[in-house]
Amino acid sequence: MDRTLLRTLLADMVLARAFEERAAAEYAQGKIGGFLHLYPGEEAIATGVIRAAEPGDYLVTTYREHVHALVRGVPPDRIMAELFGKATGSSQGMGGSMHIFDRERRFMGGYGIVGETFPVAIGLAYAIASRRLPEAVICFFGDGAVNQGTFHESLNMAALWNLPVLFVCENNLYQIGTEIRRHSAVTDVYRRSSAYHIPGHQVDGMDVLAVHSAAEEALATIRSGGGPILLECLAYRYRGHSMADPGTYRPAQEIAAWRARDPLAPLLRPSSGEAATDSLARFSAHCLECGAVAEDSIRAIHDEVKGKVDAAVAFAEASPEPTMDRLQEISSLLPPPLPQGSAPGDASPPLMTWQAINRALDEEMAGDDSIFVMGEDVALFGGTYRTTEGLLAKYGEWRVRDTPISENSFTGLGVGAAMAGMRPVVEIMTVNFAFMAFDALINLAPKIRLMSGGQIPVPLVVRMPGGVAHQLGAQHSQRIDALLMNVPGLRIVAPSTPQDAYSQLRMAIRSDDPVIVLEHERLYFESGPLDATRLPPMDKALVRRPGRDITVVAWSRMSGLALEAAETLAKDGVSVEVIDLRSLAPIDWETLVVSVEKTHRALVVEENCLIAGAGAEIAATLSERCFPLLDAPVRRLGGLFVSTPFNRTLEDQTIPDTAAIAELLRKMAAGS
Ligand SMILES: Cc1ncc(C[n+]2csc(CCOP(=O)(O)OP(=O)(O)O)c2C)c(N)n1
Repeated sequence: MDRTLLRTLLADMVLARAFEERAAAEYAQGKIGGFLHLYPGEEAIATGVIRAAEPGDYLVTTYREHVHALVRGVPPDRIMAELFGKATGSSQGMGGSMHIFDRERRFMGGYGIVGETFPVAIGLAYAIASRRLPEAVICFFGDGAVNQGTFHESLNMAALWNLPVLFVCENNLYQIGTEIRRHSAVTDVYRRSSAYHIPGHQVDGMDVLAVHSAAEEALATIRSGGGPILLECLAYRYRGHSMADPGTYRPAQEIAAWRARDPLAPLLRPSSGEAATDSLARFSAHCLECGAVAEDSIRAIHDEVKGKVDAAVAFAEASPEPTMDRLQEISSLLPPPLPQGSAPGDASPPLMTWQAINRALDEEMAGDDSIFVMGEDVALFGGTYRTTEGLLAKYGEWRVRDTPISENSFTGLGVGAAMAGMRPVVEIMTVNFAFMAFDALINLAPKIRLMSGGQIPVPLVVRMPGGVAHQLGAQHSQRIDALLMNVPGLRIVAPSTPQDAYSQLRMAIRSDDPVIVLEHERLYFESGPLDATRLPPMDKALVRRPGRDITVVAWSRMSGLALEAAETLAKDGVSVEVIDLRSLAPIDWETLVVSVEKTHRALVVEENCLIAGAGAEIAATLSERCFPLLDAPVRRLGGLFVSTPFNRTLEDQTIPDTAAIAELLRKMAAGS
């Protein structure tokens, strides 16, 4: 074997061990906070695999990832500074030990939620495969992660679409304190991939050469179009799960037996005869025997590593803290895309909402081949509400993809693909199934930009129909607005007309932030004019009807009902101004405040119940901002706090209708 490679592997592992032991010492002194998951014992896995990777390959890993980053070439200074939470850290102190990112090196993050790496990895791989590039994704995970749904969902999709992923299980036998025999019915992880026709191999994860050659071979197969492979590496972590864990659940003999197999033992204690005899010392002995490393150069490696680690700590200590300004900057939504209309003369006859959505998708896809549409029944079937009809024939299956019923993983796939520069438009068949995808929608999409210190935007669109339709029952008649509104990092739009369904979707696709598009099931077959030449900004509230006496704020289907109610009131001489909010995140407070300052009265109408709803937020903020000018408290009208019943008459009574809005407006006009 190439001696330079042997020396590199050796130096990597020595650095890995020294870095982690020093991190433990710094943690003990209180200089590192939070969770700290260390890697001693498992070095051969990250080293062997990552040294087999090419610069074009992506890496995704877990919270136990300092060593992966080191081997990938992220400077130790920047990793240590991140552990210290400093501005010079790899994520500018915003990510911490569990979230190391380095976009330039295609190091796409450590993640704190077990099982999250799978969807992100298949998303990155989807981007590679759809562009037909000779690259691969390496996805690290622990033995505990294989019982998450995302493992099965993602392996299924990886196999279905022949995605270039090397799944690397770092099997250290424990999920925190639960041994593999107690958490898995099948303890040989590599056997599990056969359920998806993915080749699985098991390798000694404490033998860096074995790991390296297995990874090299697997990656070559994967890069040449051979499809995904799973590599299970058996190893042991010498420390507890994290610094908070003394690891008392493990028998002393077990620890001793694994310690004896430590490939680094004689190298770390070169003067100790005991270490040299009680270790298998496969790799170190091999290096010495073949002359890749002489005895005295081991000391040199140690000295060099010590120098690097000392310097990393000094750098971290001397580095500045990140500022609140920087936090605000990274946390702010990115500038919205500029309104972009079609060429003049392109105005169309009235369209139904589903047709407007279909047209927006078609026009955007025609102009940008990084856009793809994905979801259940979006391709051949054309979408449950026909919104993706005809797109498969026009753009082919890499750009219009039917998915299995795996909401969390195909939404997460969208996140991964967006991180690789694609513009995925994921359709969740209805909002009710978005609850299955909350990890992707809440833990991933809106957090990656912050966790990566601003390096990686996530230009993902997730469309979902929702609301109370007709007699679909409690589980198919929900809204999700309020639940998502308090998640920082998301844009949320809720179009109420074909014009907005068209224009807001076009801009959502161009947005660099993740955007949730809340469509309403009762609006798909309503028609309206569509002028593609004049598109208002996606997050601007629009005055649908000017008025003097009362402001009504509504969105989605309710803004149409509010307009009808306002027309009724006009007959009684009451002038109602109707504002269609259009965007729930961010909210265009300016337009609302200007209106309320004129009318001195406001009503917020929503389909959802009032408890902790979007209306509560709007009413509270308007009350605060407009208090001196208000003639009466801001009022709210919303759905009942019940699950939606099946019976048609009862169902209708659970949500506001035009008559109810008009009645409350009349009362408000009368001063009560
Ligand atoms: C979804 C989820 N559930 C629980 C946890 C808490 N937790 C963090 S690490 C861990 C054990 C994971 O074990 P394994 O996947 O084997 O990885 P290892 O830590 O051994 O590398 C658990 C239960 C979590 N972070 N995410």
